[in-house]
Amino acid sequence: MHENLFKINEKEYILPGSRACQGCGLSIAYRYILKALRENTIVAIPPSCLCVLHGLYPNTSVTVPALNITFAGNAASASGIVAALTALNRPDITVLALSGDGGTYDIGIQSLSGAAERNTDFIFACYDNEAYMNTGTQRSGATPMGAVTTTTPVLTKKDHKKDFIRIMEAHNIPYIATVSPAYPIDLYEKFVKAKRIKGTRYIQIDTPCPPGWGYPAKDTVKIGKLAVETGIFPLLEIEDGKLRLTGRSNTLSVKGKRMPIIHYVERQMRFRKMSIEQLNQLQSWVDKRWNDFTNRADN
Ligand SMILES: Cc1ncc(C[n+]2csc(CCOP(=O)(O)OP(=O)(O)O)c2C)c(N)n1
Ligand code: SF4
Ligand SMILES: [Mg+2]
Repeated sequence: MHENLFKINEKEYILPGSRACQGCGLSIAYRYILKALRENTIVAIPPSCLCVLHGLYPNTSVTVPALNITFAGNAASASGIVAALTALNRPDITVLALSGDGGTYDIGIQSLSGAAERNTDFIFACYDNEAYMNTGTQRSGATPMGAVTTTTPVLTKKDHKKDFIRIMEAHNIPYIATVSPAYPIDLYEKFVKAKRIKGTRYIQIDTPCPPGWGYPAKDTVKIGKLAVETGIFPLLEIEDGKLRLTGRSNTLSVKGKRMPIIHYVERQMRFRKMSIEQLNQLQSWVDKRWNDFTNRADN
């Protein structure tokens, strides 16, 4: 079934006035995630911008129950919530562990790997703003090569982003997907689908961040679209090992033409110190990954 904007759940689960920055890609994504998962959802949150978005006790802008978890332990604590719900015979409640890239690629990887190995019945979603934003933009394992952060201030980040999709694939979990707030219907459909699947579901969300990436707040959707148009962030899903490109990425793989990565890079101040050599290396990295995915795709 394909949803369209008029079929998306009209109810809002995030009230006006959250503490996220203007133009925050995470807040757009989170709005659609909760619309897809609906009220019977418990969210586990590690220290991050999501924590800030939720607000300080006793005030919150979010209407579903949420627990603040330690940084390394989000997947472990969420596993505990799943176990408690099983004991209470409440299969109707979805557990969503939602971590930043720092809380997934780096600090949260061991508890996530353990939960995925056990095929814990939850959705683990990583909103990837490609740095430790809440503490002022330190580099993470998800920061792209060539970006300036407060811990790579002069020479930029030297290594490519970790390929977390492949790390999660190695766990043989039933469902993996990538989504972007710039494509809300694709995002909504994948979370609706994930809600129905049993076992560990991993969803990676590209969440552009105006202050951390250095672009005007009004351009979040534009930057998200450029990530897909250039192929640096392909939209895909992997179900029981079968990879499928979705939405705009599928169209691009069949008949479109990917834009060169320069169109994405030149709009973001974080790449202001990137050398031509690094730009070429990033383009090759994007091309190789894109070819790997399109060659494998079973659409
Ligand atoms: C063990 C531990 N180390 C460091 C911190 C400080 N800290 C809080 S939020 C944060 C950044 C989180 O980065 P990420 O997971 O990418 O989420 P984002 O802030 O980008 O949303 C850090 C380093 C902490 N709370 N606990
Ligand atoms: S720093 Fe970035 S991710 Fe964090 S609230 Fe602001 S826009 Fe969102
Ligand atoms: Mg982050």
